Amino acid sequence: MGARTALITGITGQDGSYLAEHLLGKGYRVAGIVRRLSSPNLSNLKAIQDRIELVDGDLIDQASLSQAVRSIGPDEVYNLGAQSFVATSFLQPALTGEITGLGTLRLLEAVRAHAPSARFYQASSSEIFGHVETEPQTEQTPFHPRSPYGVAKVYAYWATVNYREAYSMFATNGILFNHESPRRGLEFVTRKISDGVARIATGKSNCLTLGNLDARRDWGFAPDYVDLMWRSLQHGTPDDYVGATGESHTVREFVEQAFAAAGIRDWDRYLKTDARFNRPAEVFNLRGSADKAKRQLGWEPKTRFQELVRLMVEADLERHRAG
Ligand code: NAP
Ligand code: G4F
Repeated sequence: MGARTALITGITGQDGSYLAEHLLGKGYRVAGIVRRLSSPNLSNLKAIQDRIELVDGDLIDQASLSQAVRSIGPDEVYNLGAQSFVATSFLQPALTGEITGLGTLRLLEAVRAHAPSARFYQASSSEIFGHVETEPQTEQTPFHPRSPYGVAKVYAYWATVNYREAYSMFATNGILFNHESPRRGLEFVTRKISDGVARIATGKSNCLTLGNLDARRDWGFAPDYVDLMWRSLQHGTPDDYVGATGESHTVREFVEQAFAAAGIRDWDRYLKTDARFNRPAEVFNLRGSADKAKRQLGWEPKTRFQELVRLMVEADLERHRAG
């Protein structure tokens, strides 16, 4: 039997690039769908670019998705592509709905038509829980999304369940809580902090301006989470799984740890807040339980909060010291 083939949307992003590396390490043939941009955006893939195949496509365009699935013939499809920044989803709600919500349906349709026995992974999100009333959140927690992004992810979640039930497709949701890394986009709070602290430590800036410092998140390390994605498609039956560390921390705690990792003690003199970084509706508190993934998939996150902050700050310090 030849190597198994995986097709990834969102391969240029944080998770897509780690997942591609993870699957190459397991002997997969790896292909990714990339959209046409005026300047290529392949920096996360530079170490593996000659070992993967890239095909043109956009989650907004059905024909391109159908053609990509037909030409690659995948055994596993990972739908990681999305407009993934919650703040932008308030400014571009319809675009977010098109890409993050309907884009999932389009890809499911392409798989149903051209690779119906392929296993399908949907990058669902703890943002579907949103305004939570119970803690920790599990696969049974009701959904109450608080942003156009969260609403789009609820649609995509149910589209995935529906294709499983209606067409017996192997379609699985990974309901992942926040996961971060040195490849995280600079607009997300963890990377904004690690980059901002590294700028301050290297004398390139003298302040870090944030929004709501009291928001709590369950932050893990992205490479641990791509392993959950893969494991969920190796299970005997399709299902839905929470991926989380079970620990939550405030944005303020992240800031404090980040300055400590850079050896800066009098950090509060650099920290400012500005209401323009607040959201029209906030998700105040998320903390997940990954007990089901642990029981059924043998998955557990390895990297804890303090180590995550340290490795992100060190990576940004190294980058800023280099130039
Ligand atoms: P990311 O770094 O923002 O990557 C998003 C990817 O989607 C990029 O490769 C981007 O391509 C691609 N994309 C955007 N619009 C597209 C379109 N119209 N057609 C095709 N591809 C498009 O996100 P991430 O953090 O890796 O997250 C991966 C997935 O997991 C996303 O679906 C996200 O919503 C979800 N998720 C993330 C987390 C987290 O904490 N990271 C938690 C739960 C769920 P370009 O390079 O061309 O922009
Ligand atoms: O880092 P964030 O922008 O991530 P958020 O909104 O939790 O979403 C991320 O995780 C989701 C999983 O739960 C993913 F589905 C989604 O794609 C994305 O990866 O914001 C985290 C928290 C928020 O409460 C925000 O209000 O940090 C707060 N925050 C405070 N100051 C800030 C800032 N967020 C950003 N981006 N920038 C700030 O200056």
